[in-house]
Amino acid sequence: MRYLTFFILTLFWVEPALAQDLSIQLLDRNNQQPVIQAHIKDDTGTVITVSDVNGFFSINPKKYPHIVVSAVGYASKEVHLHPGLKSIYLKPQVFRDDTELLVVATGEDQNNVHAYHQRANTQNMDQFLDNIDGLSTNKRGAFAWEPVIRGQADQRMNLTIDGMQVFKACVDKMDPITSYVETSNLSKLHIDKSGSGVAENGSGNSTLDLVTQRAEHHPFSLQIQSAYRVPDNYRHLNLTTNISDPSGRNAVRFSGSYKKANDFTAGNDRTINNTQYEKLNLNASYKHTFRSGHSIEGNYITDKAYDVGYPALLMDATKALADIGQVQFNFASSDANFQLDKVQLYANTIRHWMDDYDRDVANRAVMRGMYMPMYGETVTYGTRMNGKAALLGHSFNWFLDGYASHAYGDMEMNSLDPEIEDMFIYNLRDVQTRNVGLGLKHQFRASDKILLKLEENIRYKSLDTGNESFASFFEGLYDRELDTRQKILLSASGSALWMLNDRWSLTGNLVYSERMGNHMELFGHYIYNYTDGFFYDGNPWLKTERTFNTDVNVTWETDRNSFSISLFHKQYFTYIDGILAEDVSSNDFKFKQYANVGDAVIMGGEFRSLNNINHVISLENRISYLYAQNQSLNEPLPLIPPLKGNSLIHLHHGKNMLMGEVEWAAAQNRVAETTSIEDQTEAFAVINLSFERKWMGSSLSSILEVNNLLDHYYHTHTSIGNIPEAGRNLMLSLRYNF
Ligand SMILES: [Cu+2]
Repeated sequence: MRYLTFFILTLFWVEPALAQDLSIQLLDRNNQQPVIQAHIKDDTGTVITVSDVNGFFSINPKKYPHIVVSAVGYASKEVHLHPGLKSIYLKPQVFRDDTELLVVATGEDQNNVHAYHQRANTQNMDQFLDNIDGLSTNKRGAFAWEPVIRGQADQRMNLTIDGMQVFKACVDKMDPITSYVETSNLSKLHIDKSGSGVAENGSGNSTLDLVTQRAEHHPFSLQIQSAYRVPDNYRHLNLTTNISDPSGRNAVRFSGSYKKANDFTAGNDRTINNTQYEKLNLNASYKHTFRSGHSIEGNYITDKAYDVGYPALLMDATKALADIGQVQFNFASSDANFQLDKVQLYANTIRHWMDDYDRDVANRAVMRGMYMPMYGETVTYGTRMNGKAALLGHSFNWFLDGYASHAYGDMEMNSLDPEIEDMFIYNLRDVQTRNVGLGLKHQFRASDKILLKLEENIRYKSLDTGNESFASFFEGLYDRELDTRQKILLSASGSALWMLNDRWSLTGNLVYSERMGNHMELFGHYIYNYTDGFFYDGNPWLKTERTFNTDVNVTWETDRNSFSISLFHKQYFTYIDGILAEDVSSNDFKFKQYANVGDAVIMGGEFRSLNNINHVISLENRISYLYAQNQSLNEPLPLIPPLKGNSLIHLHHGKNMLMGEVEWAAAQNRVAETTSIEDQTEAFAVINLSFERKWMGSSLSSILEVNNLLDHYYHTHTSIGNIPEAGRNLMLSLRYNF
């Protein structure tokens, strides 16, 4: 009887709904934007209808209980229609190789070929980035490796956190901003190797954006993670929690992480002195969703590092503090002709203290006989907003951003000889960077299988020093009057995606970019460069550096397998580099000044394959190669990684996962002999193993890792000062989800 009542009630409620067509909206799974012009097909492949400009389509679920949705740039999706269905999310595949969206912190897509890395949880950010094809890291010790995309580091790439500009405070590049986002707080990595996303990245440079995890509307979660490693005595404790109120309108997320390590040991039991570090990172975020569908988010990161050793450099960081805050308004989508999607306001300050009090300054080759404590600071304010607009029947995305940054750096020179007077030098004094840009992005469907994208950006950038005596140094050095340096910079890209069929796709990008030198290249003073042993002075009158990048990608993909090959060629014009300044150099202090030195080229490619052989075995292979040449000097560019790659095998069985990896690099014999003091580097291969097991109904997982199993003694080519990598080490991590 109860069933009969239920059945009648069900009929009563369902029947009226079935009597009319369902109105369903198609949305992009990553950004919740409507998917337009998607084909809605029946089982036989016949097109029933097409989604409208807001992503909506109507359908009679009685007539078509089962549909297939396909749209250019998205994975096809089969859907069973039911009365409550209001929206369908599609997974984007647009320009896959260039704007890769990598899910890291959440376990989503674990067994999908799109999953990029299946072992990020226990890795720190540095190791994680170092293993992505097309990426490498410049190292100065065990801590805070500097990410590099296709051989381009620092000022030649965009490195942002949630799109925010955060400037390093250390003139020796000890503090790449990647160290401020712990992997537990990372939701996505947005990598644009070709730089084709110029509307948003503003410059056409290769881009790495760290997208942080925000507060989410789910009731309660708590994760505790800890790790311990020998022989460097590394310990890590992380706590992450997310709470929201019953209405789901207010959500709070908090994450805290503490790490400490002693000196590490390279292969053959050689302890590498001065590689210790200690670091605390706190991240809090809050989200409120209004009834109207608008929402507001606040996010704050504070990061403190102490006693960080840099064996490759002349000094160590005693303290490094970062405070990074943002507020973001998200507007509910509307069908207005001019639409605002997002407004972000941000501010950050980075402070950095370093000194050489623990070094033997009396016996070193450079800056002998003196201590040189240094301090650096940057303060940046900015805003970013974006939305959509329609003009004369053409709709496009727009991006507006602006920031102002203030940089300061000083250095004392305290001689051991009491007869010699102490000196105080400003490396950067009251140096202001201002930047405002507008970018537009247009997408067109050329045919059923071809999608075209055009992006352009115009920006105004200015640099100056607010200090007269600092300005007069440059006026004297170059014998000319200094005013505010300002430029209008243009960049543009054109991209085409050709989906040949369900499996093959071809992408091509052309990117033009213009770059004004940064605050160090224009206004740096007395800054030591460890790769060539020279002190550098800035040049406020540098010309714009321009590049032209061509990039193609072929991808073959099925549910279980994917292969992808990318090739690129990037030509630099009026390349900015240091040239010898003979008139101010002496035997002890050799100086260079920044100048436009001519042309340079970087070309190369990446290969990636992911294969899920069956439910037990999956394989990953990645290979990257770069050829980089300073064409004016006819010699290789410095710090370019050799042919390198890694191969992984994963074995899954029930609650167990075993992973084996070979990480390798060929020798690098192409070295820059006149512009640097780097040397050739030998090939290496190391083996890493990890075993993960889930316990207590998957609440607890344990991961046991052995890295560099054969205890090789080696260094990578991009390790400054040839500091070796860690020898055999063993780490146990435990993670518990409440
Ligand atoms: Cu430093």
